[in-house]
Amino acid sequence: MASSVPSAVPTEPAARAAALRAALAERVVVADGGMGTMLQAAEPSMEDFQQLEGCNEVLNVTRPDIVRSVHEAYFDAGVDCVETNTFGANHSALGEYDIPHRITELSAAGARVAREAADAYTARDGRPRWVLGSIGPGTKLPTLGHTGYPVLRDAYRDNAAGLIEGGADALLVETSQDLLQTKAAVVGSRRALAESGLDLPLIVQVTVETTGTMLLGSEIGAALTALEPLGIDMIGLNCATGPAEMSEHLRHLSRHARVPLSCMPNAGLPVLGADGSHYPLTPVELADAHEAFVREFGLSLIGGCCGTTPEHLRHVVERVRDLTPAPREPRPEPGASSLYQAVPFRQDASYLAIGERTNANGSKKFREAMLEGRWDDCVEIARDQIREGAHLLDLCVDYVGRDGVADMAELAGRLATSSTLPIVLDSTEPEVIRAGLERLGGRAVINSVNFEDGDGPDSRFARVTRLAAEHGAALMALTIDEEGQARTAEKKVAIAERLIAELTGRWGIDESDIIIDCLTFTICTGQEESRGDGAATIEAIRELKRRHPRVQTTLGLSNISFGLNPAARTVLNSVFLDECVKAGLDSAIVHAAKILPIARLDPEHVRVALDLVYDRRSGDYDPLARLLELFEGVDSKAMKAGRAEELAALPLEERLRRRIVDGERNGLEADLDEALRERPALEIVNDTLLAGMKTVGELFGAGRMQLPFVLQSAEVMKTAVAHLEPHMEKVEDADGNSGKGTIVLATVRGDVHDIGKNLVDIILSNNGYNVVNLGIKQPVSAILEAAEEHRADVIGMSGLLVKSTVIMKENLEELNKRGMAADYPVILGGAALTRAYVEQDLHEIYEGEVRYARDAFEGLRLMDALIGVKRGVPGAALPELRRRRVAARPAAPAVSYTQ
Ligand code: B12
Repeated sequence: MASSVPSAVPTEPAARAAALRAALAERVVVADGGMGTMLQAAEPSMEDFQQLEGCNEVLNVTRPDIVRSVHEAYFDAGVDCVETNTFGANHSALGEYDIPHRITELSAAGARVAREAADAYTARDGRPRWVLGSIGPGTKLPTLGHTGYPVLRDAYRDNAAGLIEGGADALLVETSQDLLQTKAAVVGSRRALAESGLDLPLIVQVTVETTGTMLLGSEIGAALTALEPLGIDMIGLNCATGPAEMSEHLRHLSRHARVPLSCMPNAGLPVLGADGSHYPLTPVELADAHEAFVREFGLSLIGGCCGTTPEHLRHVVERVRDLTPAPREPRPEPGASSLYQAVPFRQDASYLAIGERTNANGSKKFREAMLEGRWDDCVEIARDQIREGAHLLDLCVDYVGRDGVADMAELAGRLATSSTLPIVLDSTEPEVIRAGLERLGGRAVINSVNFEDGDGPDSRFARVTRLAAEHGAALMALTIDEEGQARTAEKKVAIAERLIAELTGRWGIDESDIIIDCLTFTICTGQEESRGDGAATIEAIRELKRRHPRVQTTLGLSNISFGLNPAARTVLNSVFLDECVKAGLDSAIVHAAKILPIARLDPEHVRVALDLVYDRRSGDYDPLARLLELFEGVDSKAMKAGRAEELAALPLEERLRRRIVDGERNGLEADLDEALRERPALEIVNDTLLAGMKTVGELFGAGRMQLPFVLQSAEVMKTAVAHLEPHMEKVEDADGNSGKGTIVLATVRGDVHDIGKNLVDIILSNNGYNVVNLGIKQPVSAILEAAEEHRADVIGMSGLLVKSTVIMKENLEELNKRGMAADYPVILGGAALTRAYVEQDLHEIYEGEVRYARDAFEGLRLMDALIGVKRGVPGAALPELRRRRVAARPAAPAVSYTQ
């Protein structure tokens, strides 16, 4: 067959794959659509199925004619590639038919049928046709413990080996629901490719449900962060929903993925009719959606999934034939991910806090729970750190005489689902790290490598780095070499340079995935040679960041104060961390709640601690001796009692404000009750508590207050509002119902701030509106679904991060795209917005009405106006749009909501 192909068309596997890569780089490549229904329509007999009813893969051997006819129907429609009939040629699916030993055979047969069809079509007209080797998910979810990672990985290797043998041009890991399963499929495929000596494109498509996440709760950002570092060629989405629901996730990929993008949606969401369910999307609608995706998000591989037919694909082919994918300028966000969410290594306004309490060496409580097998208690310690504001969790189970592999498997397995934060796998044993990697679907960080025993092929450095490379993990690297731990700034930087050169050059790890630890030693022993250690570390961090701005830096912070009492340690740790962050430190392994904001420390303590860090001795003055003197007999409790006394002495209003700033809850209710005797509840919130929150924001923004304390302030604020709520004035309709109108309220995707949104909820509910409060981090699909379900009159979105303002814009575009803009006026609020951005820029984009609310009361006035206009209340009108004085662009005329 191949011999009849015109000579310009590559026939060798490697050349075909290269041609596919080239096509994907310059144009839109179209793949096929649904297959199952077409196979069923051919009514294979039980004999065709070898008595294994419904096992479609068997047809590759018994009835290749049926399978081939499906491929041919799609090639007739004009597609460039077809997927092999091997979706179920994997461990669990074939296992259910008791034929797991036939994985390779049925995969190879499937690829062969598709290859023959592709080559025949290519031979006819000289246009290349390709075969995508389908690797389905199977039915077992390793994250939930249904099966083990190594078993899955090896079965996927067999699956991929068969596809390669049968002539596939690319491997397509599709319909991925569990990130750990996806990782097993990618790593298995990689191994098969390495064994075959072929370099075929490896494509991964994840399946995002209507809930806005993958089946186990993974956001698209978590999927991208976990999968891209595995060295895949392309990422995308398929199945579960139609194109409409996919668009916000594709937008995320388009914005952040380094690799090209693909999408194969279902023909909409199934609709239940009189004669069963059917997929509603028409061929023209699918073509519309793909055209928009290619133009907007720059997709380069498109096709269809369930419910799509050759007719659908014919329209798609015609529509995109002359399109060039929109050029993309992705902005990758280096980071780690849990099963659920991605966490960037660079944090806005904060260092990345790595919780140190889940460490058998560092925490007695954790160690004892682990040794006694009290696993739930271990998980609880992890949860405490999440509540305290950690960004990642360091997990270390190393303990003499224990089976570290078993302990790591147990704990990483539990944290895989119970931690919303990514895990740092901390061990000196490569096998313990492996046990962790094989339990975590998200992207882990490995702690750590160094050159203690060199960098030879059997060194610990090579063994751990190999694991990091295969699992796509980020890597902490310590400035230790064959001569020992680096003490001077020059030596630290020199070893860091060697680590970076080795990891990027020999192992292909990106600089932004390397986290260098310049090492901290105690400066509290009084020994002359350790006096300069603090300053050396700070200097090394500064120099390293100057030379390699993309590299991350970290520190095991608390070593600095080893030997001091706990109260003095808190001060020195806090001051040292502050200095390191100023020098460019990105992250620290800390007990986050024990770092105090510099603003809250006694200025003299700070001065002495700084003198100690920079070894500023003079005459009789030794900062170490002074610090010991200052803290002699002082314990943390005494420091706290001192602060409580100071607070009690303040006038009431100032005291309440300070309670918010200091996160001090004790006695809050009594103070609020006292205030209520003088002023209405709302006034207390607006004039006093919010002023406290404003100060918190300023301190935080200036880097003078760490996240755990902002969290404490937020908790006090919430408690205060809850206490005051019953005292707030309520307006009810004559019949007592809250029936004035309905608003769906949500904090937008990726944003956790909800104090303001919840205040809006209280104010609107108290004024007779029905508020559907969806909570935080809401994807646009959830907001729109709720709006439809509750027949909302208005949508309210809140967001405090700068990036939330962009999400809001995208959400409005999504409303436009779904034709819902005319039905839903939108009110936007939150600190990062400006009136001009909303009422000018966003108003120009949005096809409905959008307004800015500076606070909850403006929100209330807008609700009254919007509902009044909608109900035709005489005199009801929206306030004029307010615009920039100096127009950025020609201003559009104000549109009234009545239109
Ligand atoms: C408390 C707080 C937190 C708490 C939130 C707790 C909670 N449950 O909400 C915690 C500690 C969790 C937190 C985390 C973070 N935060 Co924060 N946080 C704040 C802080 C200090 C106060 C916010 C607040 O509650 N204000 C009080 C409320 C009442 O005001 P409000 O939300 O603005 O709401 C009023 C109006 O805006 C309006 N409104 C708001 N929404 C809506 C919606 C509608 C429909 C209407 C009508 C009105 C309306 O009405 C409200 C009442 O009148 C702000 C500082 C600030 N100036 O806002 C930073 C701030 C928002 N955070 C910031 C940052 C950077 C973060 C983190 C990224 C830090 C980190 N590196 O981890 C994370 C974000 C995580 C995430 N993915 O979202 C930055 C954002 C800057 C930026 N570049 O984007 C800020 C501005 C601090 C700063 N100065 O740098 N934060």
